[in-house]
Amino acid sequence: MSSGGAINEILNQLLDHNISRRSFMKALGVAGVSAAGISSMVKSAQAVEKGIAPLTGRSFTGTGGQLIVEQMKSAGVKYLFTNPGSYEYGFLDGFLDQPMQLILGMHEGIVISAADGYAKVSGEPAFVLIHVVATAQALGQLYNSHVDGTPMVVTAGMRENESLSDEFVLAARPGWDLKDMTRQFTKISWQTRDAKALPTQIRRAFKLATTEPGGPVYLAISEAAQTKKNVTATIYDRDNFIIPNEMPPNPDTLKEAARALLAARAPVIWLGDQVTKDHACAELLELAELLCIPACDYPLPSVPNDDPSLETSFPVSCVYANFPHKHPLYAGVYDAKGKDLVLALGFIHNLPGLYRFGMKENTPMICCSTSGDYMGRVFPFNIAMVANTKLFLRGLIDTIKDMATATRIKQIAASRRGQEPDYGNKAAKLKRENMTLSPIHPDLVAAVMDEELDRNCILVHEYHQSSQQFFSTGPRENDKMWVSSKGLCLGWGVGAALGAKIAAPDRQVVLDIGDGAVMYSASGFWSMARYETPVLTVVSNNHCYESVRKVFAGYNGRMKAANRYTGTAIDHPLVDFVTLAKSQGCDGIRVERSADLRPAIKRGIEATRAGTPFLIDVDVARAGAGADSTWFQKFSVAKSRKKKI
Ligand SMILES: Cc1ncc(C[n+]2csc(CCOP(=O)(O)OP(=O)(O)O)c2C)c(N)n1
Repeated sequence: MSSGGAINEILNQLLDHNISRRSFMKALGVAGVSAAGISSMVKSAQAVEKGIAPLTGRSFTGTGGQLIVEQMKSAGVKYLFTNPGSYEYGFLDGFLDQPMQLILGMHEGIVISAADGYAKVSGEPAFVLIHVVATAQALGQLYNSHVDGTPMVVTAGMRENESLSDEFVLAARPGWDLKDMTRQFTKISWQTRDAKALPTQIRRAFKLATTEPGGPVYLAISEAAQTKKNVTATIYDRDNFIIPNEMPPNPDTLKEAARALLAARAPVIWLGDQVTKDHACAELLELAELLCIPACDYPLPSVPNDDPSLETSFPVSCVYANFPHKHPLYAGVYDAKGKDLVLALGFIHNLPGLYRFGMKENTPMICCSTSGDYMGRVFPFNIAMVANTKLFLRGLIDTIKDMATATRIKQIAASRRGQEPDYGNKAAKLKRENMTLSPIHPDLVAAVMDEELDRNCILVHEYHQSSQQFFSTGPRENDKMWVSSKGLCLGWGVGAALGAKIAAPDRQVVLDIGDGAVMYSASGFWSMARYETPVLTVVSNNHCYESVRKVFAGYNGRMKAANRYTGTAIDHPLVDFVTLAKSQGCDGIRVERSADLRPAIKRGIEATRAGTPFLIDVDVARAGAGADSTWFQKFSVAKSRKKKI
């Protein structure tokens, strides 16, 4: 028997009460186990006897940077998303030769959005390192991750501004600090100067980022703490600090909710993204089909107006397609007119401005989410529960089945049948006329993409005017997975697609993005090329900020009357996206005619199958109010010169 086998045998004898503790310790000594080893095994055996898995702590001695890295490894980190600088040397010196992969982004926005895309697709917390005061450049994307509750540990180096000389470059101004910058976009922000505490701080960061509802946390680590040598601390495995998302629903409240759903004449489900995060999509579909309840999504914010030409093609805003978009019960954007009960599921951020969507303040509402923060913030509720969405839905379905006979349930569903919204299919059919237009209509781009892309591809979306209703998106195995950012702070898409592909290398990943959006994250193609990340990018290039122009038109003021929309035309010069991508090592092709679209998409798919990123720049038509306006306020610095220098 191996020594490990012999030790296990001795341990089992103790646990089976075949030997005394004293004989156990003696036998371990004979088997060559050290005194410290014996004491730790006795503790473990005691814990096992009590039915508790033992703590995993292991002692480690090294620099502060090495301690961070050891605790990252034990937290299960596989990727370090970073853009480093001079004051993270202590950390990165410790990181050298570690079995984790560095993903370099050439701007903090790319780093955070790549981490966000990775976390959203993998379900794992992402780990980020950025540079001291350059943290400021991460804020737009940190805001997005905060809105979506993405679990993310963001660390940064810190220059000490509370010492004798506080005149440091790249440090916060004396009296200010890094944590102030990030505080409003994180669950919590703090700084540490204590090398010995670093593993504790990293564990705390993971715990806070992953505890429901998740979100980014920020930890700035002083240069001195990163570089201190010969520090000893204990490192724990993730099971010892990550809190499982297992909040069960209250059975009595479930009964109330079940009763209300059975009694309602016209209930409706509002979809929140915690449904996907909690792996509750199958239960949601089961409930919707059981009682024939339509489900609808959060609307994109826009200026209210009555002009249909100002409507966006698909005005919903969701991180995930929590419900299959081509299912007859899918109701598109939220409309509560005529509804007598709302079941709001899995919201961790604010609910939409409901007065615009026919919601009356006295419409009964049932809320369930892992976050209590936003329930009842604006609208009162009748029933509310802080619980895991999957456990809530499972409990609700079982309670409904206990409470009502199968015949009654069928009758209730039948009474609601015949008015299924079938939003996705109806909208796609209505739009068929756009398929023949020239220049290429965005609807055609979406329809061809839906046909050509893998059934289960991951569509990363950052394009306000996209024609999402053509996509067979949804949460099932063979649906296209929709991943987006509800924060709407542009600059997310390119990085997010990179992160999504890192998280799911064996699934096709396609970035569906507007020309305006690309330019906020234009350096991300370099990271795709460096890490041989086969993402297909489709840029719908309408040479303008269409969503902004439509909102300006909706105001119905002087801009609309003059057909001049300030700051929304982005042609002259036109950005050449193919050259932009090629300059970073990502091949591409431009498409101007409808006939060339399908072959270009096929070519892009082939390129990604061969293992390289590829970009298609599609020249698309402008649509809606002001589409014919090409005006912009001209200005030439060259012509304003008095001297030709
Ligand atoms: C960082 C940031 N700056 C500005 C905006 C305002 N904004 C909203 S949509 C939009 C234009 C997006 O253009 P594009 O990606 O081409 O999509 P389109 O509106 O043309 O459909 C802008 C500038 C924003 N949301 N985020």
